[in-house]
Amino acid sequence: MERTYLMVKPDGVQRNLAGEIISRFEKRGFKIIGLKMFKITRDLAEKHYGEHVGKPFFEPLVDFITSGPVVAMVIEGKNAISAAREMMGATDPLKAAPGTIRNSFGIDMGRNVIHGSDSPASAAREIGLFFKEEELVVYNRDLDRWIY
Ligand code: FUP
Repeated sequence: MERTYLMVKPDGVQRNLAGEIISRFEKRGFKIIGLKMFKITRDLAEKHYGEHVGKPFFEPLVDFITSGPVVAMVIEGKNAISAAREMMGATDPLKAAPGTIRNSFGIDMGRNVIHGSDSPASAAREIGLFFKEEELVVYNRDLDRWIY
C-alpha cells in the first residue's frame, strides 16, 4: 500500500470544494489516514515548493498558497500516488482531462484547487513536512475487503 500527500489549496477551500474533493478520494476507495486544516507559513511554503525557487511564478505561488487555509490529507491505497495524480489532472486546468478534479473545478493555472505529490520521494518528503507521525492514524476498515 502506498501513501500520498494531498492538499485542497486556498482557492478550493474558499470555494467550498474541500468536501467534494475529499469525497472523490473516499468514494474511489482510498483510506484517509490523516486530515487537517491549517494556514501554511511562508517558511513551510518555500520548503514545499523548493524545486520552483527562482522561477517567475515562485513568489505568486507562495503568496497564493499562504493566502488562506488549506485542507491537507494523507491517503493510503493501491498506487495512491499515480492514481491521485490521474484523478487531479494536468497542472493547467484548461489542459486537464475531462472529469478530473482540475478540469471540473478550474480554468486557470494559478488556481488549480489541489496539490498532490508527484513521486514516492516527494510523497515521503511532503507527508513529513506537513504531518507529524502521531497525526497519521493506523486503523482497519471493514470495507477494505470490498475494495481489494
Ligand atoms: P503540480 O505538480 O501539477 O502541482 O505542478 P508543479 O509542481 O509543476 O507546479 C506547482 C504549482 O505551481 C502549480 F500547481 C501551479 C503553479 N505553476 C504556475 O503557476 N505556473 C507554471 O508555469 C507552473 C506551475
